[in-house]
Amino acid sequence: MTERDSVDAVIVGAGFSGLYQLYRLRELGLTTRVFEAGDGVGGTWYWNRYPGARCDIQSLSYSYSFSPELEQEWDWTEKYPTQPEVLRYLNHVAERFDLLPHITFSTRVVSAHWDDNARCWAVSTDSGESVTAQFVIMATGALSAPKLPEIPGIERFRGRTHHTARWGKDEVRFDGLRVAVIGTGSSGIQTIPLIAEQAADLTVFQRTANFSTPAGNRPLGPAEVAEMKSSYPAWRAAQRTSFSGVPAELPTQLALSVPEAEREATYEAGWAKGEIVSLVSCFADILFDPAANETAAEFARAKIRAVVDDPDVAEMLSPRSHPIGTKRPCLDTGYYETFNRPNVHLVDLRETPIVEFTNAGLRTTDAEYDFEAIVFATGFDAMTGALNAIDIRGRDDLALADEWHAGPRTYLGIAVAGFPNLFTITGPLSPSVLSNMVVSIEQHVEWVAECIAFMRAHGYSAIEPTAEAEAQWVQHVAELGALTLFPTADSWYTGANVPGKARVFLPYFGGVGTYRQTCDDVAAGGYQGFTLTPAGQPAPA
Ligand code: NA7
Repeated sequence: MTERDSVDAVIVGAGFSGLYQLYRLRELGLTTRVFEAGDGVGGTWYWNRYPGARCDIQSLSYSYSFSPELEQEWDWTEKYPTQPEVLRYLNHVAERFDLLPHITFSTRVVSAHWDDNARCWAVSTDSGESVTAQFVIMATGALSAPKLPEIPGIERFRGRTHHTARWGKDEVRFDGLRVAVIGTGSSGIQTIPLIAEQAADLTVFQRTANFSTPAGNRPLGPAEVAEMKSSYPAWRAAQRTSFSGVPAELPTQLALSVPEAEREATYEAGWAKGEIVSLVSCFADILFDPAANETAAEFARAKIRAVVDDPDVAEMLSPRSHPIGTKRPCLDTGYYETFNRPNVHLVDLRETPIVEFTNAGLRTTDAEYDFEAIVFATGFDAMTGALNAIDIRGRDDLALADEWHAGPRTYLGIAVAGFPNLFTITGPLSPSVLSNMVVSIEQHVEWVAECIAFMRAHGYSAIEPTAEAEAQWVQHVAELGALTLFPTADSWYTGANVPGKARVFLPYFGGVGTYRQTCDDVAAGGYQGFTLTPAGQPAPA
């Protein structure tokens, strides 16, 4: 076997997680191969090229902290970076740290099977390549398995179709066209204003109205960039111990404990910040108490009514089916204003669901529509979709997708009982999507690298969580979630957006600082909750 088909580690994915994991494993001296389905690095930022795609975390916070030199040499240009800017950054990282030679592009991992005798994984790709590796690190992303609407007849439609998460590299224009956008999550809300400027006629099909705050995006001046660079060390330290991976003072007041005028003023101040947590972070009880939540929700609805001219359209755009913050809040630039344009129409799919696609467009229970292009902004099979898409088999031929049939089971969101030497970066039941992803990614990557270094230093060949530790973690994450309003919403956080998917609140809600401490304590205690197998000994049954 050559070094090329037998390596120490295989990493699946070359986004923020995969690139940094590669960097850290190379530092340890591990032979490592990365497989990436795209023909370039970037992950999320490679695939989501739709007009208006932009990060919802400010550029100051949404970047790697592991290299002070990188921090100093890279200049962010806007409060919220665009997709092309983040992708340029990741390409720069890949080149600067000489990562590209270790990445095999345009290649999807289709299976990973654990061999208990050889104590390694056999990994296969869609190009027919097979590689064995002691470790497999799934850097597959939390929002990377796109979903189409579950509506019959998509293949019938003769016009152009685009999914926001599979946008082509060539510029796509909609000038003079009749266009449909289906979906009003973050992607739809970002792209609708830009498509509306080009299209002759745009119809937005909305199943659930979402809460969105104006981003207040703007260019960053040189003084701000300089200030950012000088504050990085303190900012990074604060990120790591914060609740969400973005340093912020946590509110202590309860929404209903203050006079109405003070409450409104607090919401106004939050709104003006232009952040996804603008309103939910105003008071301590917004995500816990329905009555408190309703005050923030109504504040947001009043903002919609103030912008949208037609009261009926404003009401359709006003979320009423879920507490604010329990579906991912959105940031926008001119979203609600777009519905004042004469060429933009809104269809409420709760009133008139889509029945089927036709040759010329689609048919709802109420009308038939003709389009030249349909944009699917219909989201993802979040957090578990990309992992379940790979045929992952652990000890005794255990299939991960079967194990997770009733919802994902992990220890710390990073490892799975029965699947030795497999790590899931920002996996289900870790803070992941409730946090600044880059902070959570760096924490997981570093934890994995240190775990592997520990194993090598102490002569262990395999590590795997115990079933008990895993069960306790699953229960802990569920109990934390149950304290909040999150489980009440039909959201991708709960798996409710994918028909047939188990309804489980997928992220850990304890905060990234607390979570980091837990992971550090586990490691410091000699990897409590894990079974470590010395090299040369049989693995425990
Ligand atoms: P989201 O937030 O999951 O939004 C998908 C949207 O598509 C949402 O409005 C869905 O309605 C709608 N949808 C999904 N399936 C259908 C069908 N079958 N019919 C009609 N409408 C449908 O995905 P995004 O890409 O916008 O954002 C994902 C995350 O990426 C975002 O939160 C950020 O973290 C970055 P629903 O709400 O399910 O009723």
